[in-house]
Amino acid sequence: MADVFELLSKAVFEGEIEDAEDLAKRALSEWLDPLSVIEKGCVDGIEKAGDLFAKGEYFLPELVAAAEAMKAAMAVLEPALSEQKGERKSLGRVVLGTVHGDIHDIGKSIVGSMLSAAGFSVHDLGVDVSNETFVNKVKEVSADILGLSALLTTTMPRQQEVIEMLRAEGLRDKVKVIVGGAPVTQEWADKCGADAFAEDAIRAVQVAKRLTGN
Ligand code: B1M
Repeated sequence: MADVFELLSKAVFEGEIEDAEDLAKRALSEWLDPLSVIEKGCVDGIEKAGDLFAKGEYFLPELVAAAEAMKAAMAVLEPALSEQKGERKSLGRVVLGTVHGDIHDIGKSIVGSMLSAAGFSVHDLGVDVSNETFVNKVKEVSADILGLSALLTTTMPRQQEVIEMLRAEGLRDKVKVIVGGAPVTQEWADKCGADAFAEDAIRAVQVAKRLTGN
């Protein structure tokens, strides 16, 4: 019999919004770890949809439906991730967002939830965030970390532009910059002048702790 991970992956892959939401609730009622449910269920399903899209076997409406199903499940699972936080002193202030021209928010939001669960105060600016908005928010909250997510090769250059803008504003040595997103690599992080690259949400937390001396 298929387990809840497989069923959730299939529901996301097929864009079945109600099933995805119900299965996420079922997973929590079975006391499964929310992060495992996200990775083995939701991410598995959305990646299968992405693979078919890349091969031209899935079209944009199917990809959108898969993303909607994933978001419905995430709306159930993310509060459970954040609940793991408990009462602790903040490990530092993080400004986070997806760069200008890019509306992919699923991975960025998981990173935000995980950082928040780990004890960071996260200011999530959302998607399609302008370079100026990032820099202004860093200034406003005296951020310790700026997290820039980019999912498209065409939007990765925005990460470098934001870093250059921080430098021009005299803020570069006041904030550590982490870059991430599916096309981003360590090589790009070095090239664009970031302090660190994180491949996934768990590594983003490890890197943020290292950069803030926690
Ligand atoms: Co888009 N899309 N998409 N898409 N989409 C990709 C990224 C793509 C690889 C699909 C493909 O062709 N195989 C491709 C990009 C090709 C490229 O540039 N290399 C692509 C394309 C082309 C497009 C459009 C241009 C399609 C079109 O319109 N013709 C368009 C662009 C819109 C825009 O942004 N301007 C588009 C649109 C969409 C949807 C709206 C349909 C939807 C997004 C819905 C949403 O986010 N609300 C969507 C989706 C769902 C995907 C795929 C299938 C899945 C992305 C995802 O959510 N993954 C994706 C294919 C893929 O990645 N396999 C694809 C799950 C998520 C948990 O992983 O986001 O990688 P990810 O996040 C991970 C890590 O990367 C990392 O941690 C996360 C958790 O572990 N991470 C960070 C992310 N940010 C981080 C920040 C950090 C640290 C780590 O520090 C700050």
